[in-house]
Parts: sequence; structure tokens; C-alpha cells
Amino acid sequence: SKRKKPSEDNSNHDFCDFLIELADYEKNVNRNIHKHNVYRKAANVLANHPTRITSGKEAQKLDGIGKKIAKKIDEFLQTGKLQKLENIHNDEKASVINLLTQVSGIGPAKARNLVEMDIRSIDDLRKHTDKLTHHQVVGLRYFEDFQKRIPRVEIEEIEKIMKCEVEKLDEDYEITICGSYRRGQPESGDIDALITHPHYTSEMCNKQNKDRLKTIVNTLEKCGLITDVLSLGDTKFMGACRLNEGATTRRLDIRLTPCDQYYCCVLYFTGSDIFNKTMRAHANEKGFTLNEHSLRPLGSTGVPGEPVPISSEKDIFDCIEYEYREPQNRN
Ligand code: DCP
Ligand code: MG
Ligand code: MN
Repeated sequence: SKRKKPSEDNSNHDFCDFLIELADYEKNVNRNIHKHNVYRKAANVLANHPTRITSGKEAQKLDGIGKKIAKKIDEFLQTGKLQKLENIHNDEKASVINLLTQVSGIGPAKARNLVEMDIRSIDDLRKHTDKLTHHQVVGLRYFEDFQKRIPRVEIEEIEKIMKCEVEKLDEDYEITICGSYRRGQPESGDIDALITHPHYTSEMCNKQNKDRLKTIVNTLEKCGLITDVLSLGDTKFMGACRLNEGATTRRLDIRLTPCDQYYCCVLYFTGSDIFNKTMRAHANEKGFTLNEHSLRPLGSTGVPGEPVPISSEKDIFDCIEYEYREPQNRN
């Protein structure tokens, strides 16, 4: 999902808030992914720090916080604000670009494009849907709904319906809700469902498997859970769903994974994205390459070998000598 809200129960949440705002600005307005990642990483480190940081100097001792961010922390502690952010807030064009990127399907380039066509608000955009893709039109239709966080209990209810409906197709399907929900967060931005089946392996690629996800999505549409399709491939679905007719419409992502790739996929899809980056970098240092499909050794030439056989998430950690972390400790 697009809105990443740091947990408000950490002792450094005000620093996290401004760092995330700066991160969003770098990505959405400046299109500087490097700076975006630096700010996100810093916010993440502070969010996981057990005690209140009282100076930039103290912050700089933490992994992922450099001189420039330390200086911002000092400015914030001394003045209660950041001049850089004040300037950004006063920049109308930047603010609108940032707002438009909150619509599902609208990226930084499209947002800038729309602003250049004189679109200044969500209401303006609603008068110009001819300039949007299907994904963006649906994103705009549910703009308010998609901004709302999803409580765990609602995800549990949606999971029950999914399991019940998919079981009717084939009782061997396994569904795991991943993402921030699996990491134990009290609320999520969207629902990330991973589906696997014992007869679906990466070696087979026949007609029956090609239609598996489409058949699942079809069933979930028929029962009224899925309301809209944003995109649908053989292994990846993006769309919208709702618990019942009066309920808030939610973003739903589904991934279908072969059973031999299940653990790498569950690890990937559980995240967080920052955790994935860190773990993949560690895998590289240990001479492996890790992605959502497999863990493979890198030969001396850097060419990946055959996938390591994996039968649990912990196997992946063990193999690259990374201390195991439960999902709730992967935030
Ligand atoms: N993911 C990743 N890198 C990305 C995007 C996603 O590694 N660029 C992985 C890790 C995420 C998972 O996919 O945890 C699900 O992506 P989401 O965008 O749904 O993120 P979360 O579920 O973690 O948070 P939210 O509550 O905002 O949905
Ligand atoms: Mg999610
Ligand atoms: Mn998602």
C-alpha cells in the first residue's frame, strides 16, 4: 500500500513522522529513490529504538543515521520544526504532486504530469478521468477508502471468507495472510494474501496452472468479496475487496506461488520491505542470492546455482547465517 504510517507507540515517533514525510517528498516529488531509502531506513531505525533520542549526536551512533539526519534531529529538538519541511509545505506544486501520488496507480511521473495539466486537487482529478488508466480510475473512486487503515479483526473476517470460498474450488489450497498483518501490526494498509497448492510446483506450467489464479479471482468476485480488478496475471492479482455491501473497500493483493517456492515467497511477502532489503544484502555477503522464488548460491563467477532446498522460513535464515527473527520482529 502507499501510505506507510510508522507506529505511534514508539518513543521517537515525532522524528519518524518528519523522516517519513521527507522520504515521501524525495520519492514522489524529486524522484530520488536513494534519498527516499536513506530517510526510510533512518525512520525505521528510530522506530525500533527502545528509548527516546535526546540529541543528534546520540542518534548518529545508530546504524543508518548520518551527519545530515543527526543535524535535522537537533534542529527539530531545538525549534520543534524543520525549516526544510516548512518550505515543502509552502510549495503548492510539491504538495499537489505528493497528494496525487496517494491515488493507487498514480506514480511520481504521472502526478507531475497531471499537475502540469493544471490539476490541483482530487476533485479536479475526478473531472478528468479520461486521462487515467483503469487502475487509476479505480484508485480515485476509492481514494478515501484506501486511505483508511484496516484493523486486524476485519482482515481475519476477510481471510475466513477467502478460505471458505477457495476451499470450495479445491480443499488443498493453502492461504496465508502476509504483509504487515503477519508482522503483528494492529492495522494494515492493505491485505496481502499468499496462496499455494501441493500439486502446483515450479516445474509444471500446464494449462490447469495457468488459469489457477483467474479461477480463484473469479470465485471471489462471484461471492462479492472482490469488487474490482486492478491487474491480473498468472501469479499476481491486485484489486479491491470488501467484507460486505456497506463496508469500506480495501486494497487486496494476491500471490499464487508454487509449493516448492512457498517459504521464499512467504518470507518476501511478509516483509517489511526494509527488512527484505537488509536480509537480501546479508545473503549477498554470504555468497547467496535471495528473492521471492528461491535462495541460490553464487558461484565464483557470480552466476547463481541451483536453488537450495528449503522447508521452512528458518531454513533460509540458517543457510545464510542470519539470526532468526519471528515475523513480529521484522518491522
Ligand atoms: N515488498 C518488498 N518490496 C517492495 C514492496 C513490497 O519487499 N517494494 C514486500 C514486503 C512487504 C510485502 O511485500 O511487507 C507487502 O507489501 P505492502 O506494500 O503491502 O507492505 P506491508 O504489508 O508491509 O505494509 P502495509 O500495511 O502498508 O500494506
Ligand atoms: Mg500490505
Ligand atoms: Mn500489498
